[in-house]
Amino acid sequence: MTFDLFDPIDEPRRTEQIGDAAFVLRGCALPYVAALLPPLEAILQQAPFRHMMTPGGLRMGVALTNCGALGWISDRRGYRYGPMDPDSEQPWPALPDVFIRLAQDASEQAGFPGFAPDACLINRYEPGTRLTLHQDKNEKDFAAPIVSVSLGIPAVFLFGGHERSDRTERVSLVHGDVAVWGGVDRLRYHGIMPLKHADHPLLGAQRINLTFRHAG
Ligand code: MD3
Ligand code: FE
Repeated sequence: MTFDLFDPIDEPRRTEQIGDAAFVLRGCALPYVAALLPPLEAILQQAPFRHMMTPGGLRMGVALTNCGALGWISDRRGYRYGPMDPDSEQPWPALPDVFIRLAQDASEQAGFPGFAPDACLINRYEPGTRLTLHQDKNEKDFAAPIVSVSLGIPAVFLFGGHERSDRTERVSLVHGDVAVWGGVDRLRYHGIMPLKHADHPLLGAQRINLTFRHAG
């Protein structure tokens, strides 16, 4: 018989509600990290991080890649999802089972059962990198939630409203945190403040964010 009253891994797992249908599940990804890093490495071998071009011709500060049936792409022609990696001209690497299990576990805990992601956008931030306020509206329908997994060094997430000019709330995201958004919060403006210099024991001086979406 074991008693979990003083289980040290119990405390860091809390659910914080930041909107009517938006939650941060603190530490939710921690039990998955060891199983998730080897398939992540394999994906990065096949589809390395790259800096895409915005439709306006600017190089994005965030480097990205994708896995899953669909991947998010930006180039001079616009933002969209597509089945092929434009660099390799091959399909994006498949979604590893452990990625799907984590996304489903988190979405269910946040009250969105039956989430079936077909796309995982993988963002890499180095110190100084930011992501300006934007809405995610390239997905075909907005009924499914988005699940975001933070790995590596910490970031400050900006959670805005439905207008770009609405005030933003700052939410710290650390290694292992999972954010889940859907419903009325799905189209909120959001962004990431410039990353502070830091070093993570597993991932070094970077933050990797996995965002799971139903895009197609
Ligand atoms: C909040 N990524 O890739 S988490 C993105 O940490 C993106 O890399 C950030 O925004 C990152 O598009 C933020 C994901 C996220 C996605 C959609 C949202 C947060 C959201 C929609 C509404 C509110
Ligand atoms: Fe976004």
